[in-house]
Amino acid sequence: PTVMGDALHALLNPWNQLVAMPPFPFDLTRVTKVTIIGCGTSYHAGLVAKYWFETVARIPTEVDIASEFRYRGADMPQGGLAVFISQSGETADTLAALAYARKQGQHIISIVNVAESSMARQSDVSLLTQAGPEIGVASTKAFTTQLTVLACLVIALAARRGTIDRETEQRLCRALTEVPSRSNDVLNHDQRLAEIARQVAEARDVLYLGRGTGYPIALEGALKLKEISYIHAEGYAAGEMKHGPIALIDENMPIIVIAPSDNLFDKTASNMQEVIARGGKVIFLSDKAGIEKLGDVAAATVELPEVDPFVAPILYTIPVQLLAYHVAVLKGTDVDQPRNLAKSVTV
Ligand code: F1P
Repeated sequence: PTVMGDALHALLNPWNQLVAMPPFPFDLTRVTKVTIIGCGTSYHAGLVAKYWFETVARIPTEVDIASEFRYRGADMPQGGLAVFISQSGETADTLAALAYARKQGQHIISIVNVAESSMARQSDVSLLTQAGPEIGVASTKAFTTQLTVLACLVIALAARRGTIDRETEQRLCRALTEVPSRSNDVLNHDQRLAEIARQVAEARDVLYLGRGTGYPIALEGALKLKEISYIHAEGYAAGEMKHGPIALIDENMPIIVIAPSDNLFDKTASNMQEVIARGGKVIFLSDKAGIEKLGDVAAATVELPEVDPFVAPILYTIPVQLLAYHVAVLKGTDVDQPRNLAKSVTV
């Protein structure tokens, strides 16, 4: 397989312009459909990428959990691209799904952290996240680096397919290259998140809400809290809340709202008002503009930097990870080695 390390730097030159990717053994411009497969956190990265593939590269995209996809027997189209995401590159269900896609004649890209992994070996192209060793069992930096690699892939595809103009390509690349310094700004909120964690640590159940690319971040926030603090948490699409989970809301349930001020903000804001009207205590993750509009009705706010909406999911991941971490520390659980969890699920 073609192996590409340090994807971000391989793809962007210092002038924020996409440079030639190492040669793909197939023509990216002729891809008819993208199918993204992963488990757990890696699946959530795929859900974010679906928005990007569809809105930026304008390619029909499906995302599925490997343990479901591998048994479904789906017909995959000619010229389809199957993208497998896995921190370890050894997850059994994802490997089985990859073998299925291979039989279906798909082009295969894997996004993994380990170059020598089975998944990297079995792919046509392997994009490395370069996250370094993940010490904890629960994926954290694997997730943000998977998103970064996926963002690069989407820009490359969109530019080659002509679905974005040169100016947009440069704007998206610039937004990506600003992620490291904006991430540092987010890390400055660590103390604030540690304070907010006190309220969350008391709860029996926690709800995370988001829209657009904020929805998979809600799912990921809930997963991190479950994995390392053992508090029951659910991530929901904000607009789906009124179809069930709204019945759970009372003053004892913290609701984490992920709402950068993008084109979906007003919709999420109205869902947040519905929650507050029912006594829900909202922890509001937004930027300056969002907090100016709605910060005073929230129980707590965390002001994140104003960034291009394209990269917002990468940055909004950090506070939900930190929140889970601080809650786990308060609860005295083993953050790095949560009970019952294995770093790679190989059976
Ligand atoms: C997938 C995964 C992780 C999770 C835990 C168990 O692993 O579900 O997301 O945090 O470690 O496995 P991988 O396929 O990304 O290695």
